[in-house]
Amino acid sequence: MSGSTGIDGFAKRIRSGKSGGMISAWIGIPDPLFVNHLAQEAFDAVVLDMQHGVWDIASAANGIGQGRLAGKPVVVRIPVGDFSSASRLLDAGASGIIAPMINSVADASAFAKATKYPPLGERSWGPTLAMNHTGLPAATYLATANTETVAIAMIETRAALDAADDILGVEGIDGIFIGPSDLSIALSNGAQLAPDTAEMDAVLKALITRCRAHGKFACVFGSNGERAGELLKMGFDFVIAGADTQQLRLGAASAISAARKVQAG
Ligand code: 3PY
Ligand code: MG
Repeated sequence: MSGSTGIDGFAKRIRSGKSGGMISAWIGIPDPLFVNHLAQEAFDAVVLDMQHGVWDIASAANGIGQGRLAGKPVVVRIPVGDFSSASRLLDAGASGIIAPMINSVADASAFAKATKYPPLGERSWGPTLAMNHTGLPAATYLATANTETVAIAMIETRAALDAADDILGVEGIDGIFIGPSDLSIALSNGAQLAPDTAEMDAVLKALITRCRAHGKFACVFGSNGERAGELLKMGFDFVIAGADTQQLRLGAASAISAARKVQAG
C-alpha cells in the first residue's frame, strides 16, 4: 500500500496531480467477472456504481477482488447517504469511495467520518479483505489507510455548487467528483439534461480552480471517449469515458455493422 505505482499507489497518484489524468471504467452491471474482463483494457481504475447500477454489497466486494486480480484499483460509488456501506467497501479493499449528492459541510463531514479512522473520523475497524488484498499487517493498515484510500464527494446540485469551497475545506475529503448530468438538471431547474455544454464547461473549469486552491483533486463523468478527452485537456485528474452498458452496446453495434458492410460489399 505504499508504492507510487500499481493498485495500492492509486491514492498517491491521484493526489499528486501528476497522474497525467486517469481514465476509469464505470460499471453498473453487477457481475464481478465483467469487472475482470473490462479491467483488461488500458483503464487506470475501475468504478463500481452502486447508486444507479445494480451491485449489492456482496457482489461489489467480489467485484473489488476481480478488479484487483486484473491489476486495477477499484473505487465504488455508494448510494445516496449510504455511509455505512462506504466503510464496508473500504473493508473489502476498495481504493476509494465516491459519495453522490454531497450538498453541505454536514454531508461531507458525515462521509469523511465513515471513511477515515481517528483522529480524522470514526471508521470502524474490520478491514479483513483489505488486509488480505494489500498484504499489510493490521498496524500498518491502520497507520496508512487514511492516506492510502480516498473519499470523493460528488458535486451535482445547486446547493453543492454554492458550498463547494466549504465542502473542499472538510478534512478527510480528498477530492470531488462532478456529476454533470444531475448538475445540468439542477441548474436548468429540471428543464434539460445537458451535461456537455459550453455553460457546463465554465462551471467545470471554475471547480477545477477551486480544487487546486484547496490542494485537492478533481474527477468528472464524461459521457463518451471524446468528451473524456476534452475533460482531460481541461485538467481533470480522473475521468470516465462512458458507462459499461454503453460500451458493451457500442461494441456489439460496431460488430454487427462491420458484418453487414462486408456482406453487402
Ligand atoms: C451525474 O452526471 O449526475 C453523475 O452522477 C455521473 O453518473
Ligand atoms: Mg448524478
